[in-house]
Parts: sequence; structure tokens; C-alpha cells
Amino acid sequence: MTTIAESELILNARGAVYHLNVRPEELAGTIITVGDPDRVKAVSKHFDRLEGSWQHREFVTHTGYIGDKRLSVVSTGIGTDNIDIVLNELDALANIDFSTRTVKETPVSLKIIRLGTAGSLQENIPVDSFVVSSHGLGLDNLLHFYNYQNTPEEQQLLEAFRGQIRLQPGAIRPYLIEASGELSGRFTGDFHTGITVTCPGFYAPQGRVLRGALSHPDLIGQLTGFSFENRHITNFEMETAGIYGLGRVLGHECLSVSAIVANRISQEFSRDGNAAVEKMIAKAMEIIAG
Ligand code: R1P
Ligand code: URA
Repeated sequence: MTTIAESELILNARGAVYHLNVRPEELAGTIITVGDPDRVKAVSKHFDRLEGSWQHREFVTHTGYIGDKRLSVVSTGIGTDNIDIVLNELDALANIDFSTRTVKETPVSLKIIRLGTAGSLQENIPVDSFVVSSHGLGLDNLLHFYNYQNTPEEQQLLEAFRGQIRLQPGAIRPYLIEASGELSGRFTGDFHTGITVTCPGFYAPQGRVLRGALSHPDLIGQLTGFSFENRHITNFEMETAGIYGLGRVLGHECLSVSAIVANRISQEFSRDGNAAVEKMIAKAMEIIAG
């Protein structure tokens, strides 16, 4: 069995994985990820009992219980580069024996649910509403560093996207992965559903101009107008496709849920984004713990 070297799986003095500073026994099988480290406590305040909390850099983890259900909440910071770190370390905590530095024989599949914020790309998905991502469509590069398989349905949708959205050839290579697991079917009622576009930035990569001119001035219009077999693009953010992609590579069930804080069509920003996020968390915790 191959031993994973100290330079590849880095453990700190207390035997915890390097960036997250969490040990295997400190992580639950159901994990909520949030971008903002301050949002971790907004999730864990719903726990009946807090078992422990750990931090290193922007990665804050709280583990606890709602009734009998053990949950962890982890902050990822911003962007799919951070998702590479968080998803690999969560997977290592579940699937690598830290004492022998070998991969465990029986793979463990984690449930990973992102509770984030996003910008809406449809006028009828207003600020303070909620979106469940049916697919993550990555305009970043992360997944191209891994070996992965698309389903025929994903390939068709990706082809349609490539046909309808004109991106700088060679510079941007979109990838697409569907949500996995049974949880998505439980986010009904108040939740819109659609394709989430994950961007490698907040400004030009999401069509925002402050002073830097855009190489793709039609990006928002093209994304809003995309349609294939009654599927539409609902929102923009910065992590979902990376989470769905690494979930596919590593065998975890992943779902991304967003509170809409900006509407890029009506050009509105939420007057109280925190209240919308709190409401999304409360609804999601009921579903996840239920
Ligand atoms: C940008 O402001 C950040 O907000 C969104 C984006 O994905 C990006 O991380 O999510 P979070 O509020 O979860 O961080
Ligand atoms: N997060 C994003 O990435 N974009 C938005 O417009 C709002 C939140």
C-alpha cells in the first residue's frame, strides 16, 4: 500500500490536517461550508450542543449536534483555489489513515452542503431569494487539473453552453458538473433551482466594471439568455463548480445553496443581506437535520 509522504499530506503538531487544523475524529460526516469565517457561528448557533471548534487562517470549523445528528460547519474563504484545499483536506480526514498515511480500504462519502451568497442573473429571481444549484458551471481552471468523467447529459449541456456563450477561445474553458445526492430534492418550496456559474473573480469575471475594461462585455446578457431543454442559468458566485467537481473526483455528495444578495439585471443589492443569509441558514438547517 502506498504511503503518502509528509510533504503531500501535511499534519501539524497536534496531528491535524495542515490548513484546516482538524483531526479525523473532529469532523462529522455531514459538512456545511460557508465562505465567510464569521458565518460559521451563524450556522453552529443552531446546534443543540457544540462539541469543539478549531481555526487556522480563514478556515474555522465547528462540530456539534442537532438532536442525534452530528454536523460540522467549515469556512472556505473565497474562491475555487480555497475549495481545492478544503475539499481535499475534508476528504483526507475521512478517507486517509493519518497514523499509517495510507488510503483506507472502504471509501467514506461525505455530505457537503455550501450555504453561500450569490448574484442573480434573472430578473425574476430577486434579492433576498434563495437558489439551489442544479449544476455548477466553472469558468475557473480548478477541475482541469484533475481526471474526471462527465455524464452524457452534462456533456450535452456543456456543448449547448459552448455554442451559445462566446468566451475568449483558449483563455476560458468551461466545465460543468451536476449536483449529487438526495438532498437537492428536499430543497423545494422557497428555493429557485438552476445552473450556477462559478467565476474566478468578483469583478470582470462577473461582468462588473469599476475601472477595468471588460474583455467580455456581453457576458451577463449571454448567460441570462442561455436556455437548453428548459434549463437556465440562475446565478453567479465563486465556489460551487469547484465543490461539485471535487465531489465528483473524490466521491462525495455535494449541494450548493445561495442567498441572492445582488440582482445583476435589476441592478439591486440587498438592503439586509445578513437577514437573508440567516433565513437561508435556518431553512437549510431544518432540511439537513430533518
Ligand atoms: C464574494 O463576495 C463571495 O461571496 C460568495 C461568493 O461565492 C464569494 O465567495 O459566497 P460566500 O458569501 O459564501 O463567500
Ligand atoms: N457573490 C458573488 O460572487 N457575486 C455576487 O454578485 C454576490 C455574491
